[in-house]
Amino acid sequence: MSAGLLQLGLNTKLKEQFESENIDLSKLARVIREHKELYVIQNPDGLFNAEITGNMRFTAESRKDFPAVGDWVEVSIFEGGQAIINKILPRFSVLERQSVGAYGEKQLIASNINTAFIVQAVDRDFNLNRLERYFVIAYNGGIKPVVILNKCDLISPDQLQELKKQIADRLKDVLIFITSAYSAQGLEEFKNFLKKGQNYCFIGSSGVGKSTLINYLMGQELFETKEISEATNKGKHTTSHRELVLMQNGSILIDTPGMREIGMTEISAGMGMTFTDIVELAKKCKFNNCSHTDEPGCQVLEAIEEGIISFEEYENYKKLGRQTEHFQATIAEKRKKDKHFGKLYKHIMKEKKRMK
Ligand SMILES: Nc1nc2c(ncn2[C@@H]2O[C@H](COP(=O)(O)OP(=O)(O)OP(=O)(O)O)[C@@H](O)[C@H]2O)c(=O)[nH]1
Ligand SMILES: [Mg+2]
Ligand SMILES: [Zn+2]
Repeated sequence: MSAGLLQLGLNTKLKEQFESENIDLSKLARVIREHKELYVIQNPDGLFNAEITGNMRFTAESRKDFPAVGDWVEVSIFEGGQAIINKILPRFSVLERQSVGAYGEKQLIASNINTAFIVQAVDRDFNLNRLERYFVIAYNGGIKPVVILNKCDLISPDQLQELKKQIADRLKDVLIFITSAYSAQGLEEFKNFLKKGQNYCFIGSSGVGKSTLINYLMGQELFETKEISEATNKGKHTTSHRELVLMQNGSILIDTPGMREIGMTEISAGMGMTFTDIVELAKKCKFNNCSHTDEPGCQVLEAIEEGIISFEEYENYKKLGRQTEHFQATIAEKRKKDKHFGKLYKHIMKEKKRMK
């Protein structure tokens, strides 16, 4: 195996999988940057600008049929260094969200990621409900979520402990890093957590310090970082595209632009993991189709009364549930032809029937 491909994250398991699909390993590359259907790919020879084939564009049925940062692709490289992406190889995980305002259309943030760092700044950005939503999109895509509470220099140690406790109460078994790019607190511990050959994606609102953290890990000012002035720069993002970079220790990092909203994709799969308690309780309700609003024998309502689960958690659970149903319906129409989705859809319908 070429050292270059190893550094890009190829491992034995992936290699065997690609070989079983008759992929020519000499044509293997990874998408490291994406901006409006223009891509940069990297292979052992270096970086190349790339486009997709006309055929890929014409046969594409959804965003998933276009390359994303993190993708392994098969490419042809022409004289002069222009590359054409012929094929996207199967993804082992995807980070995706519902686009704002476009029902049924999903946005593929990145692919082939092991861990998503959900970055929140402890001063103004901290928000449990939003954190929970990020957890859901991570779990849905087969990605492990880890929380980073950044800018810890801005609040007191007591306040920090309180935030930590709030997270631990709401999200079970969650790993939390507390960092400050200014005081350097927690940075070495965080850096030591990163493993060779693992793929990490940084997500979170604009201005929380994603690029600042990556610059620290890379040991250079690779990405532009900027203070966001609310008055003059409202909604402006400093990072404008997604980009994959290779860390000295062999870790693979992806920077992303801040998200203003995180829409939901098919939530059902992820939901059981963030709302384990409620989902478990709901199974024991007296009525199978209990809506957990006023039914007798509702275990969820009882648990709220007894203070076992918080009302806020319950509200959030219901809100996500409604969105799931809505998106399942719209996506179902749009994705009838999508095989993968078809499978998932069948699974959901079966579950629904079973629950009736
Ligand atoms: N006080 C404090 N400020 C920080 C810390 N980390 C980053 N910042 C500052 O926060 C601002 C935003 O940081 P960025 O790294 O650009 O934020 P980002 O998450 O990449 O933002 P987008 O690219 O817009 O998504 C910069 O001015 C940083 O210097 C920290 O730990 N403490
Ligand atoms: Mg940034
Ligand atoms: Zn119930």
